[in-house]
Amino acid sequence: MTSRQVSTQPFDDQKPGTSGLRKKVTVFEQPHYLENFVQSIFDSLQGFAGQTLVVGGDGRYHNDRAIQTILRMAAANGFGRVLVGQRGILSTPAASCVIRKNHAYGGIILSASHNPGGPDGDFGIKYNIANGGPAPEKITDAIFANTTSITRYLTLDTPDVPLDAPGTTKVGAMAVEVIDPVADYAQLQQSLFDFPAIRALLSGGRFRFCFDAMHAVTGPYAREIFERQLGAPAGTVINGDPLPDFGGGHPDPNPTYAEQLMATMFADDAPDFGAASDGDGDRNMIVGRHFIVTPSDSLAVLAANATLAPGYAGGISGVARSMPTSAAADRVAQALGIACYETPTGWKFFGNLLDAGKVTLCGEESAGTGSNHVREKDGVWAVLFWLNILARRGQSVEQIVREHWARFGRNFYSRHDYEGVDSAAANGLIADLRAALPGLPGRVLTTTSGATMTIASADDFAYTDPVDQSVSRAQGIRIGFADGARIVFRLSGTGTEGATLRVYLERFEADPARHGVETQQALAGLIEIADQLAGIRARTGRTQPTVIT
Ligand code: G16
Repeated sequence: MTSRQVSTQPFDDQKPGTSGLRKKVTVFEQPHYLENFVQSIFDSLQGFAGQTLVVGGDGRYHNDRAIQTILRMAAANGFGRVLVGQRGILSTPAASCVIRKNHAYGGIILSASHNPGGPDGDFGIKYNIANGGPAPEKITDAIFANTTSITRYLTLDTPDVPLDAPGTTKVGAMAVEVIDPVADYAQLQQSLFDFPAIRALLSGGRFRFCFDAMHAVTGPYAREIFERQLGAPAGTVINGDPLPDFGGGHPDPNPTYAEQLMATMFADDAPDFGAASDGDGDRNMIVGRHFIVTPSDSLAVLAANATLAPGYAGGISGVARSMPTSAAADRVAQALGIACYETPTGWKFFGNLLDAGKVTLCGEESAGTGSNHVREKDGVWAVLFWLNILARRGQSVEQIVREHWARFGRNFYSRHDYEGVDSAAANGLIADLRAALPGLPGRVLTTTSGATMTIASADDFAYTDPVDQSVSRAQGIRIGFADGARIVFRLSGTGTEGATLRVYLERFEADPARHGVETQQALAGLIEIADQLAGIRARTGRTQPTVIT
């Protein structure tokens, strides 16, 4: 069957953000919109004729239609085989696992991650390379360049491919293999963690665990691994049926949006351990009984306890964290005598470090943790890692974290998000801060309580990749204070409406006697100073952040 060439014209809004192209479903439903982006991906690649592509998504609204379009286009462009998850489902880390295990040329993942779904919600698409990780900037830049000059795309006139059951179908000359979305992924996790110890913990009847899949993609993964393979009682997984609109919820595992889990974990009869994952299964939230673990602390605790898990028993080579993530992991790396890397926000920046063996664990303040087992962050993996540590240490989540702080000190940390802010106001705020940077060091600021803080450093973060020397600039405004505290300002690259201003606040406290202070109280002075420096209230018209994590 010969491919059909369809004439098209460029759209002017197809620049990938922090993680691929994310837009409203209604934007993706425009004629040729998805096709243009997919053809632009293929046109940025070489040598894929006859090769294998992996395709899957988080099951959100429009996933099914988009997959059929991509299958036809992959066949028309000359791929030899596509592996697609049953019913079009693959969590983002499972897609990474399948790409690696099958030595695929690459993969296309359909997700807008933690953003809401449904006909009025968000949709997204990103391309992952052969190492299983998100395409680096040189590829996303090439894709974007193609979107600005595209004149045609290639497709086939073929019926929809049945995706409901495993099996193989031909689309033109290309084979489409429908695979079990969970099997390879679950097998990989078994090779990393002490399943017998976790099984004893979960099935022993004393330890209680609640996993909130938020009606998103991890439901089938969590039920298979936690309930069937590890013996947790039925019902341990809540909201476990994936729904195209996530049940109307916002599948972002943080204290604001994971309401049901928070209510459970802060009730009088709360379970011992709670966790949640997001729309596409790469983020995680870790909660003890009446105790939230920040993502930055979670990375540090995993690094400090890594050798308790069989997959990491030989030790870890290094740790990487995104720049806005707290320095808690740096303290562990220093104590272990291993390297710690600071990268821009975006999992794609960890790929080279992982491939080169420079780091084993990576993490981000945005609820992402992962390792060299795949090239994406991995929600269920992080939960299994915590279960492994809990099983081996026999302590509560709170005890483990408090002991960690006592040993390494505590990095008080919080992120304040102002969502859906007027784009011009947000861009103006960042531009003015950037312009003011040279004059900031040495400036003394005073809080209403009379405390003073002196700015020691101020810059716009730039990163040189230590493996391929590529340079990424303008990655966030960093203001460092004389006492080691820090404020970072940046705009989100994943939102679809207006702008989201993120303000990251961090202060180190060595004295265990002061580790019990409530986080927002411990950061109150910095919060005031952030507003003094950036005029957040005046410029955005907001008196409160939308979300505090
Ligand atoms: C993506 C990226 C992460 C990033 C997060 C937030 O995660 O993969 O690296 O930290 O977005 O980015 P931003 O601050 O620009 O909104 P996900 O889970 O949305 O794919």
